Amino acid sequence: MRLRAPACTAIAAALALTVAAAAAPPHTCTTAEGAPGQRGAWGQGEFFPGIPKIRYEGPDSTNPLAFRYYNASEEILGKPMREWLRFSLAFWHTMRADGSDMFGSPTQSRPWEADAAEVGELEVAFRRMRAFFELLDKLGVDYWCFHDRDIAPEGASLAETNALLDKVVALAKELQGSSGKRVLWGTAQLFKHPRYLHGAATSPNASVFAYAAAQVKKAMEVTKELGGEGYVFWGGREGYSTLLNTDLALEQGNMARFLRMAAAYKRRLKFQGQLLLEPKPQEPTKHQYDYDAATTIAFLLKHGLDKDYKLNIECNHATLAGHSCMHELETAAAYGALGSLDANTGDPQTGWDTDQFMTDERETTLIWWTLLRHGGIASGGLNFDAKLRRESTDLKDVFYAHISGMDAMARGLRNAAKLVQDGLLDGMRRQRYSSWSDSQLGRDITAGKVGFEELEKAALGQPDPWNAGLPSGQAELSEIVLSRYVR
Ligand code: XUL
Ligand code: CO
Repeated sequence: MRLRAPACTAIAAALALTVAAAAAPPHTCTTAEGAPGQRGAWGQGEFFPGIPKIRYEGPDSTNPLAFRYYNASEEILGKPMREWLRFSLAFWHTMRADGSDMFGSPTQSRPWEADAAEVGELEVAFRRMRAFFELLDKLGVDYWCFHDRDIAPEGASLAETNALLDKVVALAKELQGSSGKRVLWGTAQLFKHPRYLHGAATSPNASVFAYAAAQVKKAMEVTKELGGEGYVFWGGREGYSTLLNTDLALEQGNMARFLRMAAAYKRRLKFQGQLLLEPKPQEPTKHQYDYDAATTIAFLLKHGLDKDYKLNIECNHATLAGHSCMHELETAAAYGALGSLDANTGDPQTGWDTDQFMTDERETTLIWWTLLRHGGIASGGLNFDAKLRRESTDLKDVFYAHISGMDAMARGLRNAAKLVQDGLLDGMRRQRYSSWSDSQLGRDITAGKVGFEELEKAALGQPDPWNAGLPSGQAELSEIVLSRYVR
């Protein structure tokens, strides 16, 4: 990447306009030709020096900076892998996670953030965005996802915050234009700022509800501006920590009102992206209203929002709800609500959202077997809502993490495509349900032609089904078949 003075000038000009950055020392680009680490050098300098573009080298490769299973242009079931997988990087984990946890300070310092106090928040936001696009390019990932507040800093007022966001979005748009990268979905961060301590759409305070609405309105506008294919609502604070102080019915009613307004505004904005709700049972609240796919779908149906919203399923959230990721995907698909996937996993030894990269081939095979049987992931994609472990302090670890996650997903897709092509499991399943298509009784029930009286007559006139012989469910045989596809 070469250094270009005009863009640096543009950043300096943008910086001069912002109120938030006014306290920072004036930005100069005099060192624009310097090495990374010097002030101003991050405009166009390389952020991940020494790391090449990651290429496919095949399963026998021992190069950790290469793909062994993800071959973007290779066709699987008539479509290139990149079009099935639609990988996306999450800006928040990739650029904003710093290794800190509830017990410890940050461990992952990024060199382009080192002089943040000197150059100001906005300049660092620009650098992060450039670094992020270098990552997208080097990893060959086509999409990205963001929260409004993780790409741009907050100002002293909502108007200032919106102005800061516009500046970072303008840079992102420019970088998208030159790279062809696209936004999978955008979202508003309605959980970090203390104003949302009691919730956003479910806050007991009407002014907070209004503030959250204004924030979502703007986030939706910038998502549209960036050509986003979706817009996500994850209600991290939309729940409660005790029912003793909570009016559950009012809060849920307000959440529905909020989502109805969002859908109405989306139409007025002529934003074509898919609206998505992301279920999670708890954390940070003790109980989150969008508990899991089934609860969220019931909520959408009750409030007549099911035409406007689909689901963004996250695998680690599924396990927190006591489900498998496959269960959540099947449930969403059964209601025509499968929208997108946050591709991550938890840890069997912990009960919280560890947001790890999914590397288990069996898991990814089951995910892809489910997705392929439902026609893929619709207008969604596979967003790596996953972060490095606290101990992973090298810049290279960002690459290893994504390469392992992408390869695991690619391997799952390859296995699942063979499963679908061979049709063995599908055949066993079809056979298990054959009475619904092969018998008059089954066809009459599904066609709604009979009621309890007719069914009683049928039951009286036939032997007890148990005595007639019910076939085995063959769960163990299913496992043997699956094991032929999962190494
Ligand atoms: C939190 C989570 C969020 C959403 C977007 O558990 O998954 O990052 O994906 O707000
Ligand atoms: Co998520």
